Amino acid sequence: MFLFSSLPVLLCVVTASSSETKTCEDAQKTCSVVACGIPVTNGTPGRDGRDGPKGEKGEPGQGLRGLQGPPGKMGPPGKVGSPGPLGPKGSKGDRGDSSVAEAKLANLEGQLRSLRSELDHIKKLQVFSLGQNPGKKLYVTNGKKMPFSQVKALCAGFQATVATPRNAEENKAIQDVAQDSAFLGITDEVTEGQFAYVTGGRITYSNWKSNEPNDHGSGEDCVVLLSDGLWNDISCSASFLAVCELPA
Ligand code: FUC
Ligand code: CA
Ligand code: CA
Repeated sequence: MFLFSSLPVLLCVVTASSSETKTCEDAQKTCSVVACGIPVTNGTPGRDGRDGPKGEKGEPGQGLRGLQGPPGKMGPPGKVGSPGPLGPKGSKGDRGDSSVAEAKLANLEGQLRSLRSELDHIKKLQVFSLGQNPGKKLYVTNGKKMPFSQVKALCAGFQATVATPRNAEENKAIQDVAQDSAFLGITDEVTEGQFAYVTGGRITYSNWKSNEPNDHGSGEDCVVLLSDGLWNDISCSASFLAVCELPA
């Protein structure tokens, strides 16, 4: 009510596009609600309005460009990339740690020393129980009689050879073990009349009984140690005690 009665000029406020001043007659053609009054002359201009919003950035100037400035600060790190392709196969590595093998070796060496010591002890006991001399060849018998070929095989079965005296001392040691006629590791099978060790070589010691060797009957190529310690040549197929010898 106040606006319509006091405003000298009508402002059409019904449509957004009609912000300009119109005459009352013009306004009546376009506005839905109007109030008309007597036209008057314009007043003095009002004060300047406030500053408008900042304008858009202008085009680069045409003057000389300044020198390039220093590089800016380093930007933030980028995102982690996807994994790369599989690389080529590497060369063969060094040998593994040998400490485990060395420990096992040390353990085995210890056991070997222990076993050697135990075996040495057993050998000494054996020599003692057989009444034989330490450091000398060991003579053993099973107390059985058999042909010479079987005696050789029996002794070979435990890395031994047929008892073979190389001197009077050894002859006596075999005599003591045998207690009866025993084959010796000596024959003249290769050359009649030439007695040799079955392990090779002409004999260097003998203890023949008188009138022996005589190659009696159809021939005698083996040798027996008689219970008195003397030797007689005899048939190899006859059976006598088996006595073997083991190295000193
Ligand atoms: C002597 C020995 C023979 C055989 C015979 C019975 O003639 O020389 O080897 O023992 O006796
Ligand atoms: Ca003979
Ligand atoms: Ca004889």
